[in-house]
Amino acid sequence: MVRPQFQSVGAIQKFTRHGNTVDFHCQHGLVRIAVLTDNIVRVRATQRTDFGADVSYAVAKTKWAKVKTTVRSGKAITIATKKLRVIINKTPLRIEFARADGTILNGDERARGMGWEGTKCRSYRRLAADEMFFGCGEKTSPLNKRGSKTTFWNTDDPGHTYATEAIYVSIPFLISTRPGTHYGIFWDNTHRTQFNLGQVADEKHYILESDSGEIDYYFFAADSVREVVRDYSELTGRMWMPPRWALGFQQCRWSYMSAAEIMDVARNFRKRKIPCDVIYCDIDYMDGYRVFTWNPRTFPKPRKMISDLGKMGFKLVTIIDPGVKNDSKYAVCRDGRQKGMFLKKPEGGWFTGNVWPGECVFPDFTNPKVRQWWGPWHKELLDVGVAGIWNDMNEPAVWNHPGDTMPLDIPHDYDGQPTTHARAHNVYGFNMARACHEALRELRPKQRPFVITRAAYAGIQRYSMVWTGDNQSLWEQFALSIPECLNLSLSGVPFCGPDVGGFGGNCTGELLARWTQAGAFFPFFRNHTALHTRRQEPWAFGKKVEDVCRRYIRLRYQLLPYFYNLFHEASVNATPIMRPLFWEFPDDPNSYAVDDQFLLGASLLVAPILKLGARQRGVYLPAGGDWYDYWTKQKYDGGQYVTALATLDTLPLFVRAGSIIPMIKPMEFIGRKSIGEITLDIYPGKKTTGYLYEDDGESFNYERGLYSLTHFAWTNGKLQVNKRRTVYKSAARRYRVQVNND
Ligand code: MIG
Repeated sequence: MVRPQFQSVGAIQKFTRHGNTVDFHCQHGLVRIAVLTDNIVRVRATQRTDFGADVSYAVAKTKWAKVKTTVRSGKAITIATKKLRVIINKTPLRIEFARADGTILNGDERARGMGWEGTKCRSYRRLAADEMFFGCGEKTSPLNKRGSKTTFWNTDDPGHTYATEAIYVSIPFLISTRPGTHYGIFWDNTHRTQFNLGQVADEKHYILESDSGEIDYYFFAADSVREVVRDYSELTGRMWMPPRWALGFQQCRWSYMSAAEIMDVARNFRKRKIPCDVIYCDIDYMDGYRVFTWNPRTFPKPRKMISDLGKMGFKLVTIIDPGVKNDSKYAVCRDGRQKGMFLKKPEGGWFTGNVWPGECVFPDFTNPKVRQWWGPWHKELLDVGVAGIWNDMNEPAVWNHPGDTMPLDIPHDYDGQPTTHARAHNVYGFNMARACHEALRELRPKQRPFVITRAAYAGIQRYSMVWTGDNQSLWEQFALSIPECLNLSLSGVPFCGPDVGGFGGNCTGELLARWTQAGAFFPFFRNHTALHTRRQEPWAFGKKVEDVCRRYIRLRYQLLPYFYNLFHEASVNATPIMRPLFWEFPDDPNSYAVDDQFLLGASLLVAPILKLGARQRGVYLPAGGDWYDYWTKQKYDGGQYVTALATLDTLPLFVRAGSIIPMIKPMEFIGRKSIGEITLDIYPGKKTTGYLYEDDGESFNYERGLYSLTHFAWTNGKLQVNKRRTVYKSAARRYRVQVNND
């Protein structure tokens, strides 16, 4: 077999302009550059004579206001906006992106640029010596992706490590930053994709490539990482506010085997006074793993169970898998087969694969008709009171086929652009979660949907939060969950979190204590573990560990107003809820290397204990702020490592000087109980401010402006309260001021 050679796009033969779009007819293909805003440019390239239909699941915004653009042709062609210059070399075509002042941000590698190798499309890009890479969605590798190779191919790999390339979620979005220079690239291709970020001998270039399809990428020129993330999320959309209860502690296990067991777990939480809002039904609640059914023996009266749980302040979330048991006596299967909703083999006949129910058929979620058919089945669950839906196995995981997924030649609709699984794989789970979200909105228009998904593609934040799938009860996996969620947070998905305590293997008391301490500060806070593993509820390891868990779960509930502020910020402009240090302190070069600490919002610095037996750790306090130890209230200068002492019940936690943290008394569940008193925990600094965002916590009325926003300032020993917006009546009856002077 002759290995295909890389064929660069070649020299420009002619170019034509239509408004803000310029087409370049080249020797070996067609290139289109479109200006979307002053700093967002889209580049497409095809080997064919014309582009395919312009369909993208990721892109939410397709209409852009007109921007003033000039196109000049001299030795090179320059497309310029107020902020950005795209300089296109003619022979051969090479693209370079620069700021208006001429500073080069990034560009094609001179030798090869972009082009094709057989069906593969590829971009060789220049790599600066001090360039760092972040983003890339859910990745289990270290925080900075420089020097790594990563694969975007949704994969169920419960054995993943720091070296794993492909995992559940594919978000081919790259953030580049180095002092003074920042840009982002969203490579919108749903085929198997690889980013090779400097893992080459000379490290002068990096490579983005996909197995097939067109080159289609967006370049975000920016003045900061914040701007890159903001612009990326303008393109791919932002998350909705979740129901407020979704911010509470959640308890899961594969599986609570009966209604009696679920009730027992619920009663334990209340008896032990450990706050909790959500309990999960994993796959065993179903009748022979048939989705949208209940096991009549073990869950005979789901409506009663859910109503009893509701009286105790619990919500129930149930799992739904994509595999539909291939059983002609089962309504979902029969109806779907009759209506042609399942994937077929290329030669005809249903495609079948084995998952939990045995032989299954699989809905084609890339078909809008199938999404509309799938949605109403959720009524079976919602009618008995299920509060949210957990979408699992949607990579899709299929056991008895090579690669543990569907054969790549299975035909898919792809929203009217018929294709094969090779192109549809990475958006299968995305579209399942989308069908679920849309169904929940339709069936319960007044309530915010709560959808969890394991697999996803860029833009998933519009439909679902992401949990990081099967990890293990190991300290290394606990540590890895920090960079994993930080990069997911930087990739448009602020609502994320791991299985606290670890999924596979047996947790230990100390690991659970430490993981629960840290988990309390992740956006999504759920304890979950696998079948046959040791019990992992907060009380499973005796009183000492239970006390630690209770203390931190309570602290989570005390911080709810602060968390809710952050969810609001995330819904407005995709600002991460958990943030890498460099988000807040971009001028501190050390902050880029810290991946065993994170910030919750702008004010809290969390430094988990990630080692068995450790009773202290070094904590890096970023330069550019002063810091208070949350426990001792001792004040420290930023820009140094300090040693934090950490007995088993202490999580090293620091507060940035100048913060006002709104807090409440701990409660057993979030519910709709009025809040009453808000404590303003004040950490004086040069300028000391905070705020409080409030809405009804369950409907979309906030979209119509029904929210309240109160700003606080602490000046000269006095609290100033500025009610910026009062359309929603604030639940705060009074403020209690707590000033922490060092
Ligand atoms: O093949 O539903 O990631 O959270 O407990 C395993 C059983 C299927 C994988 C999920 C996990 C869940 C489990 N599921």
